[in-house]
Amino acid sequence: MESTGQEVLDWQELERLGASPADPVNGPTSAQARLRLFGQQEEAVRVTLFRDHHAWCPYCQKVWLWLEEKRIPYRIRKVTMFCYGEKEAWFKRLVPSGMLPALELDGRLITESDRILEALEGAFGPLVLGMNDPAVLPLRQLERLLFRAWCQWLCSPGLRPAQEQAARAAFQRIAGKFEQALSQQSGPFLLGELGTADLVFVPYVERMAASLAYYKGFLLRSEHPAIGRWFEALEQRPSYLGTQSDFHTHAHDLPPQMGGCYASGDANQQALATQIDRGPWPLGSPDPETSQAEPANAAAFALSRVIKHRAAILGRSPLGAENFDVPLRTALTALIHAKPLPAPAGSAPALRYLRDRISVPRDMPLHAARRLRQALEATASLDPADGTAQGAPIPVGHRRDQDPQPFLRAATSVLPTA
Ligand SMILES: N[C@@H](CCC(=O)N[C@@H](CS)C(=O)NCC(=O)O)C(=O)O
Repeated sequence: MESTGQEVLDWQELERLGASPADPVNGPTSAQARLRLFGQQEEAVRVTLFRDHHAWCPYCQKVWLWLEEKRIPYRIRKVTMFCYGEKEAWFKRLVPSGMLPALELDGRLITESDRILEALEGAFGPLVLGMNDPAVLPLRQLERLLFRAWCQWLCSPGLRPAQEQAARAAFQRIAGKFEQALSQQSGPFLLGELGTADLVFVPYVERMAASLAYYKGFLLRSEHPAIGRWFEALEQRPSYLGTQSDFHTHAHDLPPQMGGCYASGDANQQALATQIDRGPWPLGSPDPETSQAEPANAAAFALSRVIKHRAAILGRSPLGAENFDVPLRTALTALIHAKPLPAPAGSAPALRYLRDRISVPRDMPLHAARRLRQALEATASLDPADGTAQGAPIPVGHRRDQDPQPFLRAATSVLPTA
């Protein structure tokens, strides 16, 4: 069945159906913001956060969350990580190692996320209890123990089944200690209210939940219910929702950052990894990725994000910009009408290439990304030439397929509204 083109909306019609984003400066936390004021004047800004373009760096997420929770006005400058492109020369002059995050406070440059948080606490006061409070220090040590147990399970190649079991048990022992620490309070957070101690855990525990699902078939939230309740409480905070990633993004951003992630290879793991890659989403009930219901505008928001970056998306397509225009509009029409439409013959690999490269929260929040991936997948599966054809595999040693440069160039020169 060829797409007739008649039902497929043109760009103007699609533009009318998109959702306008909330105010990035004073609205809820957004990965797209370059300036955050929380209702204050721009003159109040004393802080610049240098973080990575893709919001993949866990140490950046910790500082980002801290600034958002404390509502400190700040500017954001985004930098390329080695694994997905060339580090900006201006940043290498500022920080010769190229390491992120970095932060400027009253003109003073600070690197190392823990030193950054200490400096911020000195200037603005702690978030509940400070980094070096006697109640926080042992929790920071526990986080490092959990991190190490996770790495030993996830990043050790060639584990035999008995070794997999032992690595999993070692991880679960430490995860149990984290659960104990969480259970000592009447509230869901480590020290009552959401504080620095929680933020220290957030980035890697989020990455643990995603990577252990994908590479080990292990569902952290249901295996460790107190951690599940902690995530639920975090997901009540707009600050966390704005920085939160999803299983697909982390499953594929971690390998080059960690030097490899290794699958257990059993049937349960393989089935879950395939579903994380290809849908359908949500992955199960209860949803192992989020406790949040889908917002009403998820599809419209996804649509507006694609429209904003359409020049770069088309330009990066393996089909070439001209040939990908109709397939992309077909998928977007299917997205916004919530009705499947057949892809033009031969476009399935390019539609799935894009499906595999939507990054949360860089491009859009979790639910919007699901809608878009689902529409791309449904459209691809109706390709009359071959509905099963996949795109080029996602590389594991680097992610230069995600180089942000074409998007930055297109955003500044091709689309005046971007
Ligand atoms: N100990 C440092 C670790 C920071 C770190 O490892 N940053 C990584 C990203 S997660 C980095 O910038 N690597 C260079 C790159 O990937 O470009 C901190 O806490 O800030």
